[in-house]
Amino acid sequence: MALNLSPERRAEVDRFMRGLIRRNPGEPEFHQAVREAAEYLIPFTHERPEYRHARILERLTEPDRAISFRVCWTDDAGNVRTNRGYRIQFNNAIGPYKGGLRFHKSVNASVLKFLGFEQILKNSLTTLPMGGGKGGANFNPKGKSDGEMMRFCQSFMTELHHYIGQTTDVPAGDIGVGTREIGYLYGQYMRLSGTFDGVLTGKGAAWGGSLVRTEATGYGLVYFMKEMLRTRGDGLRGKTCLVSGAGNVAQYTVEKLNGLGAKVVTLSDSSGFVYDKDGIDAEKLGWIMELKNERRGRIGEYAAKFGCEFHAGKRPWGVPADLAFPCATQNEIGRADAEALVANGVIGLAEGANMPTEPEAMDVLLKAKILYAPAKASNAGGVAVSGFERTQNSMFLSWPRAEVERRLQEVMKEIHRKCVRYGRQGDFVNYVRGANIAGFVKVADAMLALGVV
Ligand code: NDP
Ligand code: 2IT
Repeated sequence: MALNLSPERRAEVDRFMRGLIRRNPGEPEFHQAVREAAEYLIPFTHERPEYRHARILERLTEPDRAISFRVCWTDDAGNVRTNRGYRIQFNNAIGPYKGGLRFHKSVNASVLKFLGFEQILKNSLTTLPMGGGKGGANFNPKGKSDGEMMRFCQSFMTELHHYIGQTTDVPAGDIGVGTREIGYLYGQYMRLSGTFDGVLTGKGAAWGGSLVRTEATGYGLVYFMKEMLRTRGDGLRGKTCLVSGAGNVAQYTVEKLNGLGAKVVTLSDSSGFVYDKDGIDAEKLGWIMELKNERRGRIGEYAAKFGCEFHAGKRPWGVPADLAFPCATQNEIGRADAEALVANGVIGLAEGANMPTEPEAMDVLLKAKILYAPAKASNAGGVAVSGFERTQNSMFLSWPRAEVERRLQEVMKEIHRKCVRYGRQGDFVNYVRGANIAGFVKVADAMLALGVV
């Protein structure tokens, strides 16, 4: 673990984690996410005893409610299929529950509780009034037709609509849920509720969506890296970058990096990664977007098309570069990957995916004192623009693109400032400490004010 805790604090963290594990058996992702935060928050509560007396951390790690439901649908061959849907409403002390829906075969209660817990602190960091939640289904979108996707989404929403609402819980996209799926989900929600109240975010611009929501997570991630580099008098121009994933977050990370003069040499999906020494320029990125968003093909096709390397079943972290942006999924950087990044001279890593770095890898990055941003700070641009989408829906108007981009940049700068405020340790900024504590303080103060509920 990253911190040199005193034996008393170490024992306290271990005791807290034993209780959490006993209450939530068999949920390793949830344990991992809570432990990362608890390592910083438990010592911090000794500076603010009122949080300890009110048992804020115990209450914050128990979801307000966890809903699970059956989702039945019929595939194109006429077979009846059954999946499990979820919505974890984790904490609404500072605003309505807010967080994405993930459709992936690996989805279970542990994955969604880790994501929901992270979302509480992330949403708090955005400065906007949003609580934390997450949902999804153990549904594999790969190879499904449009019709199958629509029927699944309609069945999912038929149950979910009982639990969501503009002032209660506002879902959005995540892995496997993009504009197409949000459309099918929103269509069914409107049919059932008879209202156009913007209860989902990530909608298309013609039907209530915000400009820049599609781009927001990737753009925000790059803005955050820019802020970190600025603390060392450095910038993005001329930097060689590794990006993993090839979905929504990865695509717009590449777009913004290109726009600011950096060069991206890798992308990946679950089949492996491509290494393009010449850089993935705007034209090649356009081809990727068509491949991934329209044809829904595999990343290896890129290597065949542009004559570069494809490494099947591998991750890109051994490629020499200046900056790294994991944008695929949780635990995609292990200890050996982090050691390779550091040995190759990487100076910064900002997480686009949620919890992409394993705890042992996090230790390596923190020890090396590189510019390292945890997801709850660096990928908060997506949910921030979701917050702006909700605001625009409530006002029945649409802000121009420049206005949303300006606000997104302001939010990322503000998150960076908060991380520095709480994370500074001598001349080093521990962004993990900064993000966890800054996110926690707002929620904890709200919980104190709201009493024991
Ligand atoms: P997409 O579904 O658009 O893309 C996901 C990408 O990650 C695909 O390239 C996918 O490859 C790869 N991937 C997913 N699971 C795995 C896995 N188990 N192993 C290897 N590769 C995998 O999702 P997003 O881009 O929206 O999300 C990516 C990450 O960013 C997630 O961690 C998400 O929680 C996070 N995030 C997303 C936000 C958003 O606004 N969309 C906001 C903040 C964070 P393949 O197609 O082969 O599965
Ligand atoms: O992890 C995340 O922050 C998201 N998937 C976005 C959530 C949202 O409500 O926009």
